[in-house]
Amino acid sequence: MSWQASASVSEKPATEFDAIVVGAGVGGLYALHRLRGLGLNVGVFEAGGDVGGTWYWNRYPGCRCDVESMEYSYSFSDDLQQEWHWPERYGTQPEILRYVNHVADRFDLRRDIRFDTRVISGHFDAASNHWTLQTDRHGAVSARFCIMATGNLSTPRVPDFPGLQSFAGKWYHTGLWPHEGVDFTGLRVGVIGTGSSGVQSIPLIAKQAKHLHVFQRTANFILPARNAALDAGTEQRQKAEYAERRRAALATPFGIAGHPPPVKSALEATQEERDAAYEAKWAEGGSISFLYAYNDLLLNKAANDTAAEFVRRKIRGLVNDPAVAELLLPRDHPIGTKRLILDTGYYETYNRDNVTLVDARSAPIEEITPAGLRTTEAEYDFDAIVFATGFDAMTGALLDIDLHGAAGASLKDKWADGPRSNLGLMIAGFPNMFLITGPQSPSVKAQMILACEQHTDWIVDCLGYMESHRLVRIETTQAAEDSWVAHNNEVANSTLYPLANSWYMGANIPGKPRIFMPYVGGFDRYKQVCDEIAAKGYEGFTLTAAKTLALEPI
Ligand code: N01
Repeated sequence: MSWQASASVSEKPATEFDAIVVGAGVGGLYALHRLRGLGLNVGVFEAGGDVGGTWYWNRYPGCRCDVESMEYSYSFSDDLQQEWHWPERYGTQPEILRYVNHVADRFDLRRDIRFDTRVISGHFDAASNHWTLQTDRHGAVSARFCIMATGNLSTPRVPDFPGLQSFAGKWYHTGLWPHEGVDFTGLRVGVIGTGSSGVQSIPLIAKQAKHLHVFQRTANFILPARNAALDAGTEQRQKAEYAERRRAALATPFGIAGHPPPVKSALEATQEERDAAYEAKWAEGGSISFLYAYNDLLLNKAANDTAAEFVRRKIRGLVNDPAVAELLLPRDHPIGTKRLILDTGYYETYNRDNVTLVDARSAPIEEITPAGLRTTEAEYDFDAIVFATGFDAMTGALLDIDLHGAAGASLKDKWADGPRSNLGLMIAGFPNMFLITGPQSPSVKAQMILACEQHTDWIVDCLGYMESHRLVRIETTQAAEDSWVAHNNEVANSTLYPLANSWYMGANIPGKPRIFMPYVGGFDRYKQVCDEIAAKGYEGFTLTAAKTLALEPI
């Protein structure tokens, strides 16, 4: 390719590349594979000790994907999807990590990845149209193009409780779990947080611990996963239909096939019809299926209330102690506006004698003490504390890197009032830097692997276009970015999503700007927009040829 510095990796110093990918999770690995296919010399830099991203770091007990295995997998290679066997309906973390490792080996990806290497900063040089990234292990590295595959939930967050360092026991964050595992047998354990990570780990920790206290600040809506072994017949049938299923997934709002879109409003159904519909969804298991009971559950509060009340009734039926059940009833947000959680035996765990639910809303945690922790009402002694307290989602990993664009301005300044991007793919003022599933793209509101593939395919097509038109620089126009951000906000505000204090809104991080970050207009609509923009020669992007020739925004 014309902007390729030389032909092979071995002939050039390991500090100069055609493209650098930051992150070797599912997005970064696919980006490496595709960029190699363009003939580019690619360097991947990964903070972890191996591939896998989310699935490398999150090793807590019970960690499992909430999207079904046959969907949550790469679609780019039919041989890969035919040969891999998923044993269960939902993949466990070890299974998914084994799969990602298999992909890395099968496509010979590791040789271009530098592990245990964190990217600290990045500066764009407008004269040479190159990025230089500073790493903590391999010095400075540079490339014309930079692809940030840094993940949406990759910056674990421990709340700023005073006294943490004084704690005499051991403490863990679910997103940074020790590789050797943790044995809680006979220990007094405190778990803080009841999001997906807490809900998945609590039933298993409870089985080991002498006593488990769970500190819940906000009750969540939790549905049964109904995980089970994947039977051979289903696997065979789905594999035979894989090409069709993947095509169908691209044309759905969540990027997941097999769930026909609902056509009826919950308010058009009678109470009996609704109960029967919700009961069937509850028995089937899964979150999309439940949200697809009616077409207005995420749009109309009255419709949403019918589903929320059904789940509250179920919780009352599962938990023996009415006072504990009452505390577990979610009441502060519409169902589905925070990530719906799938469980296996979560509510039943509160029927155990060795489990106590503590209301950390009425009595907030004030400090960690040498012996345990203290709330505004009581002190608790623990041998171990588990922080299931989530992530600085969607923007944390990018903002941890000190990025400076064409005019030297920093991303931190640019995003001080919240993230702004065009399509979640590029940021105005940051040429030649692409995001994989950045804010304002469907990202976490779609099947993530499919979303990573769609972004990478768009980027690779774009780089191919640039090569064939002898272009060396691409950046989004400010106007296109402003217009996409406005559209993203308008779509979000037409739904119930902004009513919840969710990590989608940045609400879980004190001081983080409140802006709805994922695009919820539907993966299908989003892909169509991306494809149309590409077909129009990258409308809304400024493309620059080598030397001085600049093509105006189209
Ligand atoms: O994090 P969370 P998570 N005092 O932010 C509480 C994905 N994921 O790691 O709600 C007391 O959801 C906080 O309380 P509140 C999935 O997308 C997927 O569980 O802020 N409590 C909340 O209960 C998921 O949504 C899978 O009031 C405090 C909890 O900590 C996302 O990752 C599995 C507190 C954090 O919940 C994040 O999930 C796991 C404080 N000071 C994760 N600060 C699957 O695929 C925070 N909390 C199934």
